[in-house]
Amino acid sequence: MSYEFVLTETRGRVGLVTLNRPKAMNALNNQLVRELMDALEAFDKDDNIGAMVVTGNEKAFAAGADIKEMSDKSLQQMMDNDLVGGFGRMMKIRKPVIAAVSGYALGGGCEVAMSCDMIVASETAKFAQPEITIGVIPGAGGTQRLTRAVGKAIAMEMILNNRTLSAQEALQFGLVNRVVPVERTLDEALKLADEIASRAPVAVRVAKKMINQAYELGLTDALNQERQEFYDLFATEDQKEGMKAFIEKRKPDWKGK
Ligand code: DAK
Repeated sequence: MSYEFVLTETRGRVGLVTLNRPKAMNALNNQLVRELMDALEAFDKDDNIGAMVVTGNEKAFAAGADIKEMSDKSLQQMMDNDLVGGFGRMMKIRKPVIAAVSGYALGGGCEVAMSCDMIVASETAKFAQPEITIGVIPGAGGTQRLTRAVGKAIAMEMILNNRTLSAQEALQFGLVNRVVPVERTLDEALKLADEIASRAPVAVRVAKKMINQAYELGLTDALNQERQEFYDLFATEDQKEGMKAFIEKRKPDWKGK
């Protein structure tokens, strides 16, 4: 499939999606969001892919939703807008997605990064939810995912008063997994994705699902579901292979089933 605002490529078992609207700081217009989700869903369905990386450029991961595109929209138009469904599609991706963030990750850009499963940030990364400066609030998970990641105190400051987090602060507050020099950011994210893509595919997907359930379910329901998922993995060939390989002191040969 060919896209206008994203570039896609594969690196071994990793699918790489690069946001590519540099003149507008990768502002997320409807088409870009649709293309990003189409690209992720295509990799999610591809048996040769085990994990994905989403990145931008050195200046901007993404500077938010496209303000020019939405400035004149009515309430009804916003509600009917593709953007709403667009962002939601990310929650249905089953394989791990890692964001490689350099420069600005603002508003919807920060929300896309937070919708990924892990974030590798460059030393230049800046995370903010500046919607308050244009008279609105985050609309794609900012008030919820940010609060869960950094806690209420910092989320309040960021969302009510446009506090920007440096990469180091984002690391300190638990928003990102690691901070690396800008020139190594994509490689680090690809390496992490490649390592995860080499692990037992079904178990990786189930593990991602269950970690996300920690934010959805109460503890007892979540523990029950976790235990059942654990049992269910004994119906996979990979569980037999993984344990046999351990006993035979060799590397497992995963089948993904
Ligand atoms: N939208 C549209 N264009 C943008 C943009 C944006 N968010 N950010 C940057 N650009 C454009 C600029 O207008 C400029 O275009 P030209 O004037 O050259 O045509 C070009 O990118 C370069 O930007 P600057 O000239 O401003 O570059 P600087 O280095 O001076 O500043 C900046 C970079 C990123 C600090 C600045 O551009 C900036 O503050 N940008 C806006 C950041 C922002 O407020 N972002 C939050 C947007 S609101 C929803 C879900 C989510 C959302 C909405 C709905 N639903 C589910 C319905 C999300 C909302 C948001 O993200």
